[in-house]
Amino acid sequence: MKIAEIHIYSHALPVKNGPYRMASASVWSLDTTLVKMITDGGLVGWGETCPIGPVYQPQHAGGARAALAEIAQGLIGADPLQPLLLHRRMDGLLNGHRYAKAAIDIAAHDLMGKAWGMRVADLLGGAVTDRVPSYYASGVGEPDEISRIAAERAAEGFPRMQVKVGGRPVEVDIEVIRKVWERVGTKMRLAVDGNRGLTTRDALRLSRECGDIPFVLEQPCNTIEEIAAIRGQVHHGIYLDENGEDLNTILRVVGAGLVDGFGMKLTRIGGLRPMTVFRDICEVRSLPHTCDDAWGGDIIAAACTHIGATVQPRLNEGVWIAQPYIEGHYDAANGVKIEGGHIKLPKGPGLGITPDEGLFGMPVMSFG
Ligand code: 0XW
Ligand code: MG
Repeated sequence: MKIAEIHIYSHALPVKNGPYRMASASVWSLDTTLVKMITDGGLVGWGETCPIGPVYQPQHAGGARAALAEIAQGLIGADPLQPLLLHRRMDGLLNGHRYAKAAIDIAAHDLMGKAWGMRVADLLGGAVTDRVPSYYASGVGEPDEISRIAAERAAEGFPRMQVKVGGRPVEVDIEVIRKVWERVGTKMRLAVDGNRGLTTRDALRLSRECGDIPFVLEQPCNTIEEIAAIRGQVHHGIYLDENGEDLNTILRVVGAGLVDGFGMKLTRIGGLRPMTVFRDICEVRSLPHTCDDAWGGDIIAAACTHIGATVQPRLNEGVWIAQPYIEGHYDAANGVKIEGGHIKLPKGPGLGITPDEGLFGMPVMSFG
């Protein structure tokens, strides 16, 4: 089987009741990039990559398309059923830019699943559940608003919630965490996500003043060095998100014992193939982690759910998808959605999503 054509689309995903506020940025609409890969036999696979604006991570939508333009022609003729060789070929065409290569990797997995009549989750080792836990992520907000949202999500059945903090006086963040805890207690597991926005001083204060509240502190500060500096002084487990750039960094921080888990983004690490390596490293060291992406529609959501379904339950911190924040689906019948805080694993074959291509307009680039 050979890749015969690659088409790249750009598509706007406006934020419902926007903006979505994080310590590092507020976003109103996201620019997603879709990849349609067609084989010489006419089989079609879809991939997607959607950075949450240009500030959250060192990745942006225009960068994804520029990187895809650099590599796509060189992938014509490659065998999508050989993911290891496909990744080596991509790395031979362009250094880095894993988030762009991830869209190709996801499309190749969709093709593999369709070629072999298998769900992507089974290609990745096997699903342990077809009802995958999700988690809800609030934006940065006021104590009353966020605690109300927390109570509603707990009642819906979410097993976990991530409370966003940072970018304002730490006293307000502490008040938000306290109020959430008072309202939901242990009904949901809690993560507090600083999105790189806290100083070490404020992260230490937040952890000290909430020492009685069980939560994990996700990416409190901007760098691994800052996190290493506070590691021994905080009262809470530390998860890395934005700084978990690649497998080498994962090996470094796991080896150094700097983290207790991860918020992981499928496209940041380079797609489903590196994500399975990441999952396996975490399993060896009993490190819990999420399977998220920064944003994106049904293709990304399906890919995250397929890998999320394979994670050992005791280590599964959930699959975050953007669906609650966006209108509609690419695939009206099989769109990926959260119900009762969980996501039904798409049936496949492949990702199990057949997007309505009419939504995407003409490709912005085509290769073949
Ligand atoms: C909550 N998320 C998974 C969604 C946004 O992309 C930010 C992200 C995070 O954990 O930082
Ligand atoms: Mg995070």
